[in-house]
Amino acid sequence: MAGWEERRAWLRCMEKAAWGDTPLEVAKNETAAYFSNGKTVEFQLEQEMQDSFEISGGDQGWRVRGGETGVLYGAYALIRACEAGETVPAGVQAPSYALRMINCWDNMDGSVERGYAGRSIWFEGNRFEYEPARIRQLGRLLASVGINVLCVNNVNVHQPAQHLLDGLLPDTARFAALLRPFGVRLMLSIDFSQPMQQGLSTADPLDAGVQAWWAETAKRVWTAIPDLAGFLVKADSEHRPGPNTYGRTHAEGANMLARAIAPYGGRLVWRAFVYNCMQDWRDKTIDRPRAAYDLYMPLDGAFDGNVILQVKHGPYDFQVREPLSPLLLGMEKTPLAVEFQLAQEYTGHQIDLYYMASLWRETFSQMGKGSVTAVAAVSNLGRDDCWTGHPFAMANLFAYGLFAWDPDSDPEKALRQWVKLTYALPAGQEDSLTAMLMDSRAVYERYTATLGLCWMVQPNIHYGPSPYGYEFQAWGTYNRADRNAVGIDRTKNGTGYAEQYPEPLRSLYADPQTCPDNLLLFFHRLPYDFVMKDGRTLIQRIYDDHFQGCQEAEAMGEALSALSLPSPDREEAAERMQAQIRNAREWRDVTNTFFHRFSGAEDRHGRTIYD
Ligand code: GCW
Repeated sequence: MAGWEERRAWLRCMEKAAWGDTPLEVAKNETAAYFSNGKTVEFQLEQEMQDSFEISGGDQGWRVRGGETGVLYGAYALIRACEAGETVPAGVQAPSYALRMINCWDNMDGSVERGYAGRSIWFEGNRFEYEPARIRQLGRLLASVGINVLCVNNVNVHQPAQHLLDGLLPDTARFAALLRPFGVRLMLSIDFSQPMQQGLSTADPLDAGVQAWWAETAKRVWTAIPDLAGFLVKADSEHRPGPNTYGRTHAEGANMLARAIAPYGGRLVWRAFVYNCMQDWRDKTIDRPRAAYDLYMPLDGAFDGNVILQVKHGPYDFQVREPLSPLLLGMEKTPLAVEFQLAQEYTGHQIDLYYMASLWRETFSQMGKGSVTAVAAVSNLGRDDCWTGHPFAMANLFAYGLFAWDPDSDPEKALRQWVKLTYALPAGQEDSLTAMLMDSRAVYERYTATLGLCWMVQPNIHYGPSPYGYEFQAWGTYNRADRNAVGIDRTKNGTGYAEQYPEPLRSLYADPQTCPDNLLLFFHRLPYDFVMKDGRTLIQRIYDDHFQGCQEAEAMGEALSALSLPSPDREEAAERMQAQIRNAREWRDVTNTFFHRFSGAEDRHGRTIYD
């Protein structure tokens, strides 16, 4: 079995390059190794261009003009285009977002929360433990698609991780130094109550002692790591401590931290994933998707300039289908980051195929330009040889980088480039792998979450069907299916959630006749005999989607076995595909049976639905 050194995903073409100490040196080394056929690449450094670059030249050689990190991004863009046989991008290329972040949920004991690719690449036994060559390889992976921030530790900051700021600070600095030549800056998740773990009697953001503690801490940390990108905070969320404990607002909490790190140019990334996770399921007056908007809209304009509010793309929690978070449309005076999840927590655990770039395309096109200043994605990386558990899950990391650079990117074009860089397949097979991955999201949605029916997953693990798994729990995640109807009315006659949208979305979602089918049961409670736009009944559509999704998964299995992938990707992909097909069958039968028992409706096509 090949080790990770042989499996550099899309970077196989650069495996001979030497490392460098600065982005410019790396750019020179990478291009010298790649263009070993005599073509030369010249670099012209123009500091003020920062991340931007411009490539010119052609026949004889290339010239890359760019800022300190721009030259590196230019070098990689050039190599990617040449290797994929594409036209080299013309004109000045500048990223749309200054911060293109990966958030790792790595714990210091080496486990990774929601990790499906093995243990942490850099933590084990409550300290840093890694192969430096692999960390450089990671820096290169990230830089080659323009990612420039890596938050190394879980947003759920367990006690040992607090020492990244003190006892382990020299190790944190050493780790940061390995990534620096690739233009990747470190970020750290911090615990709001940290001062209390270290002797203070409170973590109240308005307490002078607490403020001094954070100012002192920031000074120490930025002295050791002068280019640290900032702190990431999960506060008052899922039992994490936060300013609410002291009767303070999230603006007061965030601003206190922001002021401590402002002198060093640090950014305070504050997550908006805050909701009541101890809801009584009997209580229909609380509707979890409303939570972030209700909490943060009144605070628009109250945050300091170096605070970034990081909002998950949907109002719930990375479900298979959610509408865009209304907060991303509503907040006008607060710098925002949109958060995606490359880790396939609800989308197949890196077993089932799920290429996500179409989600990013939908999200960015609904948000419009200029409303967010940064992009973040939860990492799908781990210590597995292929980095991402499933070798194809790497396509998500790759495409994420391209979208974080340019949100107008094309999902299929990004995927084709990854396929070409990763595998040397005959043209017909490239098409077939591309088609399989392009369809994968819709297929997964059909057998797991049709009509916006989410959360019907096995509690805690979030893989496999369990229609009532979350129904009587405290997390605010209900489908409220009974013998008459299913779904939740989120219009003004119901929970009022749809009112958080501006027009025309508010009216679009409010009417079941105009609401997109894929969100129908997210916004509405409807009877099983409700007639859909295409004339089918709601229950028939539920049955049809589950049968179809499962059949499509089986067809993907056949298409996969026809590909001449290299080993061990071939065997790994085949094994995971078998698991995906088993999963799809289980979803089909469990969900269809569940709704058949309630509705008593027979399938119009007489297919098997178990009693
Ligand atoms: O969906 C939930 C996950 C948690 C995660 C949380 C979050 C890091 O199940 O594992 O915690 O989201 O985003 O904070």
